[in-house]
Amino acid sequence: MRTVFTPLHALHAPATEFFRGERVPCFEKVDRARYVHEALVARGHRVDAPEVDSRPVLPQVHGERYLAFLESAWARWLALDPANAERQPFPSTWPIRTLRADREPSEFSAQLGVYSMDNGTPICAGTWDAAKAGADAAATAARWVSQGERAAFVATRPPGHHAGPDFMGGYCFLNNAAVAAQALRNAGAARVAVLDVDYHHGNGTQAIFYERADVQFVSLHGDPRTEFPFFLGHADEVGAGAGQGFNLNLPLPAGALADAWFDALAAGMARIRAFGAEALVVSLGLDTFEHDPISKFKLSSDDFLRLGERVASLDLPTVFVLEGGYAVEALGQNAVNVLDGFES
Ligand code: Q9C
Ligand code: ZN
Repeated sequence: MRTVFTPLHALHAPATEFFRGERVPCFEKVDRARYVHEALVARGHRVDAPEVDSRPVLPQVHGERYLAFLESAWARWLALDPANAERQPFPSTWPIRTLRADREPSEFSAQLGVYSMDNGTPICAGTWDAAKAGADAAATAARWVSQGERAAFVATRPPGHHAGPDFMGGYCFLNNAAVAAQALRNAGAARVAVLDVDYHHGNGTQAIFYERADVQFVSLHGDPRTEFPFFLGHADEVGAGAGQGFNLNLPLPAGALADAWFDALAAGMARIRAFGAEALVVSLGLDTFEHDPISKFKLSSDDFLRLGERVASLDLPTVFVLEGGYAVEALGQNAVNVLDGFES
């Protein structure tokens, strides 16, 4: 399979996140993409650098104010105090119920609260450049597929599916899957389906397309009653306005086994067929793996071959976008199993 990768992902390398009240090393590590890249090369996949600028697509899926904030965030953090070079900004106040988000404060950390859904998404000096390179990679894969490639894989980090129209969260900044879907639309696909198989609900992608009939969002994920992102991903979220009926959530209880997961996949795929999608984006999180350190499904490495085979049966031009997956040493094997299953 043609794949797109850039070493610029490594510019996003924050040191710590909060976990159970403590600062711990980030789960979303630079090594993740290194393992995926190594497995792609070892198993004979073609790897190229991004060759499309995603800038024209970004404002189609994110607000301009959010994009401007994200691009300038590190410089503004440094402007507060040069010693901040050694520190990570985190939001501390969020404009939730009764507080006003319509009057944007001028203070940097307060704005960070406006543009973040959680305190789990640290920014560092290279975050914008890495995230932008990932969005460029997604736009590149979409172009290849729209020009006739059967499928392509975006081997990128940071991930994207928790990033919404105007917020970051869940380790995500720019929504690479949304960029790919929008780029496929721009290139002429009338209807695009996004199939999100990450362990966590893709709240950002759902929000971006929730009122649109041209992009269907189908997600299998841990039930938000107990699993991140907690506040979206329920089965009663079916889309709104023109988008009513084009959003399908299939939450499964934490601890779900592979058989139940593949039954839900079949239900989601049936809806994609009924939609009449002309192209497919797969938000490919591998954190459904049985040994993932922060997730609770039980898929084996062989199950990822099976996943690839099933997705191929949709017979659609397909862009795979890497999302989560934190069992770092198995990540390359598991991701490439999906691609090899697809091509088998
Ligand atoms: N810091 C993706 O898989 N966990 N994101 C919060 C406390 C958030 C996962 C733990 C998990 C986000 C793309
Ligand atoms: Zn995830």
